[in-house]
Amino acid sequence: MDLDLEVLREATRSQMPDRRWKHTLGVVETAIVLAERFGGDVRKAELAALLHDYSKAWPTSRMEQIIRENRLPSELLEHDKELWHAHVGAWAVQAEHGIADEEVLDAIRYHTSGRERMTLLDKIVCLADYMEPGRDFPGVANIRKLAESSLEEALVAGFDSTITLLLEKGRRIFPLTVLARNGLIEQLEANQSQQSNSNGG
Ligand code: DGI
Ligand code: FE
Ligand code: FE
Repeated sequence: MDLDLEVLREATRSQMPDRRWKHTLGVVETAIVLAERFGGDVRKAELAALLHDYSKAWPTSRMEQIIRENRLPSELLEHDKELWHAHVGAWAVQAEHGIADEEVLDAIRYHTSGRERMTLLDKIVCLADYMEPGRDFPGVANIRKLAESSLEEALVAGFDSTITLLLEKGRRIFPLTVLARNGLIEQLEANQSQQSNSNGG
């Protein structure tokens, strides 16, 4: 299917306030840079980044209805509402714009929580969301620095900042976020032991 990026841009822009649109453009720009840096698919990264917060500004009641009527994971309803827009957004861009690329849909679907075995595209979009130029939170400078050399290290630092915030606020942690962080650390450890093996132990 041929996508008209300009139509998608305007459709996405019309879903959200200007502040969120500015964030979206920052994520697009950052996702392209990360895809180039780490050998990802630049066009898919751009598309997934553009659409990642498609449903972010939708009313909670609308998101809840979509989750119920389309059999999206019902456990979402027991967790923070902040998590809903990712799954609802993936559903919406498929339903409203015919986006069918499962890699792109997954990157949208898991951009907030992450997941156990994140694809390169998942990582690029999730990390771009943390470190786009408009982001300003304690630790973002460190995330940007780590992202110069390692997607995984930067993303662990990103999840650490989210988990720390949730701990401080006494909130629940979505299990997939813990699995995502564990999965990234596992990958980093595997890379390290490979390196030390090839260096003769
Ligand atoms: O949509 P954005 O604001 O651009 O960013 P996002 O999709 O990463 O949403 C982040 C929000 O989700 C942030 O306020 C923290 C909240 N959140 C709530 N529970 C969890 C969670 N994020 C993660 N990763 N894991 C959780 O368990
Ligand atoms: Fe989001
Ligand atoms: Fe976002």
